[in-house]
Amino acid sequence: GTPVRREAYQPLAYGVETVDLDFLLDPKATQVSSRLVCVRNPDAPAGPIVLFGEGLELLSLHIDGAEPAAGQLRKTDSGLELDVSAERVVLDIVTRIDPSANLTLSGLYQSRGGYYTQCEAEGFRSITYFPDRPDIMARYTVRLEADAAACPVLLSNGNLLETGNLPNGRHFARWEDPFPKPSYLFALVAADLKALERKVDTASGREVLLQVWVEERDLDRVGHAMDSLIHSMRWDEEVFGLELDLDRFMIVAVSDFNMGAMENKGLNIFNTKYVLANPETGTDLDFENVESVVAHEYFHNWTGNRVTCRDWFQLTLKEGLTVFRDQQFTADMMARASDSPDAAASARAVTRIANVRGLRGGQFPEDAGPMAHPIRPDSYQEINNFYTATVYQKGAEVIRMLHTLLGREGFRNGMDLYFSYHDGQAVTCDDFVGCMAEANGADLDRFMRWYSQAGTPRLKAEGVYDPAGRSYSLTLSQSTPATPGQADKLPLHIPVAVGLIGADGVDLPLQLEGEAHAGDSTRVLELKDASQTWRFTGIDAEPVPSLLRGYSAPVILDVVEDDARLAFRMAHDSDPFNRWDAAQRYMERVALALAAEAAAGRPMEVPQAFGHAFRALLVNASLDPAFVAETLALPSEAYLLERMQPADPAPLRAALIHLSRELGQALQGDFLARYMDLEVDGEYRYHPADAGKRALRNLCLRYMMAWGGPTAVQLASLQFKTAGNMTERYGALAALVQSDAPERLEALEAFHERYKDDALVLDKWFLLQACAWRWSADAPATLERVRALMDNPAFSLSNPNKVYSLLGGYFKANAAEFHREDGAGYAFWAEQVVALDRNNPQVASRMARALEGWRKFTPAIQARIRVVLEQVAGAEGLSPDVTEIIGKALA
Ligand code: HT7
Ligand code: ZN
Repeated sequence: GTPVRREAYQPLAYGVETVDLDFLLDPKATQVSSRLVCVRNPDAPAGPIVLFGEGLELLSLHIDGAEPAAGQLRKTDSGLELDVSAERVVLDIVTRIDPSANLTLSGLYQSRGGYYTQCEAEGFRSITYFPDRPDIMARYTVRLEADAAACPVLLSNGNLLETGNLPNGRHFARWEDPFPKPSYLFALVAADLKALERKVDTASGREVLLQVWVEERDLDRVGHAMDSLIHSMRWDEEVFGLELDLDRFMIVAVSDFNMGAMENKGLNIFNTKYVLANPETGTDLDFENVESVVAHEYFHNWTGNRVTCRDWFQLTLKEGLTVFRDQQFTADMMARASDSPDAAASARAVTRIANVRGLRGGQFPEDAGPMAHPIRPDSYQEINNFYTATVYQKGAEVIRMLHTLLGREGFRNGMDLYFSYHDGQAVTCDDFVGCMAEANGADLDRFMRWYSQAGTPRLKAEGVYDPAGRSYSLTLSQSTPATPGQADKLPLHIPVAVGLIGADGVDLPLQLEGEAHAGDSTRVLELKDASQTWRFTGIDAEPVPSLLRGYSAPVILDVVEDDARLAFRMAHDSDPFNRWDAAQRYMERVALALAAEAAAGRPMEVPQAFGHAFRALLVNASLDPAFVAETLALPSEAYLLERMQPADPAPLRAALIHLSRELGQALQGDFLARYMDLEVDGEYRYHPADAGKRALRNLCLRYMMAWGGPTAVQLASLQFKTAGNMTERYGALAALVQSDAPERLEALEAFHERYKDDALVLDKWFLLQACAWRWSADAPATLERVRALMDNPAFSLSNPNKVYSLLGGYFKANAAEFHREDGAGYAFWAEQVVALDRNNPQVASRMARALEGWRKFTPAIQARIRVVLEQVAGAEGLSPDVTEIIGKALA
């Protein structure tokens, strides 16, 4: 279709003051009656009332109680237009829809016998005719009526007004949301659910009711989500002075859901994956994810709901900011559980490392490919394709840079001003940054370029030591590569946190030329031009620079460091993030060098010095185990492929297998010793200290299994059989599956037998097998396994979690197997994308994106991929979602 352009924004001539909805819920024929009070917007050019509608059967429409006059009502490509002259008009619209046939999981759909809605971004228009845009904010009342036996629970946004029984086994409920909201935040749920409830007081002393609604059999898995909600409420009160504004806040878990969760006002709807967790079924990572997604959706109540987006180009206004807020929350929660300041700093770094791993593995490839877009895009064909790592993760990095530049207090002042100006409004990213600038008297004009420029900037650093002048000059230069539609890039405003490490491994106090005193040992330099130089004085010997501490900007740092220097920073950098980064850079260098050898058919050899640096961290018992686990884990293949030119998955996989085997063998005694002394005693608790030990222990097991000696297999099998929680059981299974030990099949079988009725646990089982590497040439290929698993009764193409685990795991997290030389992986991809697209374009489009970065591969691989891209492009009846992805990939 025609792209929508940001510049084309126009307010609508008519807004909506109130909406009264009445749902007569029925699987095949749900009747939706809607009364809209439409009001002329004095700030907009004259025009008709614009109503969007998709797939609706219109039963009746009345304007101020009357049938439309001849020519007053027009059908358009996207819905209806009504010509009216009054300032205020009441519309009564009745439509019919078929929830049971809706497999898109957008709009009103059914899951396991219940009714659920998903309206962001444009799902409301497939429920009823409405000016379905985020700048139309209205007050809603909702009446729902359904079969009382099938759907005993009837929920919608806001406060419950009334419930009652009706003839024929039906019942109803009426809800009212006192806050004006855009239609994308509307929600209803009608299902057979039970709630865990808590009553808590807000900071100002109001009692509020919290509920987490799940199927009855899952009630033993909701405690953690409830705790997470209460922690989130407290944190937003303490850190931002923001309180829950409703008397009731509900979370509902649903098994069929396209994304993670949805922040509907007062009625958050979640993918079960991000609600349910107990020690038997959820890993430490699941617990962490539940906590951060619950927090994310809760934080949207202010950043997204009370102040919302004027149009969908502004999506990062709510998403980047809310991701930043949930990242800060997680870091605070991790630090709070630590028993010393050093431990707290390390815990924060572990959170930051996870954020940056996600950015480098997910957003960098996006920014380097055909879908590259600024965090505030300029155009889109299908908005659902723009819920991206760029809008979310890079968007959060942009907010973090504001926090770094303005300081904690300055940032908070900016937030306070933002709410004081814009509460109840639909606004733009310029409005947000404008508040930050105004509250701090800061000039953020150049900073705004982060909102309009795509691509990952390269930051080059060169240091020159002057022994005579006892000074160190640091020159920072920036450039951003061209991206589709943006050939020329301008310099950005980049905060660069810098430290200088002395020869003894201790940070030097920093004094810039012209300053009277030395200050802190980490300074934030503000790079605004293409190139700038800073001179540090009073430096007695050549220092080692530690740049971009804490990852102060989302850039690729280009600095010449030899192996010895990386090893030095791995051992001494006082900034734990940069210590991790030094280890990852070293590992990347080694892995890519091995891959080059493998590609050339030469023998691979792991440099001894790397083994020493690696071992020094492994055996250092004074470091936080969670930190060590992050530091010694291999960089993701997705990230390494991005760094490899040209990308070639087969030799890279050979290199990673070789590297992990060599380390596993050379350090087997050390891995075993750490494995033994990291055992966690006592009952499982989700606590960063315990989780860190489990993480490092599982990592040791994986390296040991990579080498594959009998002790390793025995240990893994024993851990698998005797594990008292899912983190240990899954860790052992993962170690077994990532090996060629015959015991892996037995373990997979046992795991399946134990959890065959547990959908979320089976997702892990599917994922592990989809991601399995081939450790020996005669091992069966993953593709055949994946195809066979599609016949497992628990697998379903219409359940997104299943698709993301089995197909997503194979297409996106198993490069060497997916990109097999015979092209069978690609043929399978084309077949599945087309099949998925018939029912659920959002999920199909996500799978389609697995090949968008095809131009980074070798010419031979590109030639094979082009064939299937063209094949999908030519498929009949392709959705706009997949059409946009494939079209951009081939452009
Ligand atoms: N704001 C929510 C986005 C979302 C979504 C978007 C398109 C299609 C389905 C969706 N489900 C949820 C999620 C969030 O960022 O909090
Ligand atoms: Zn969000």
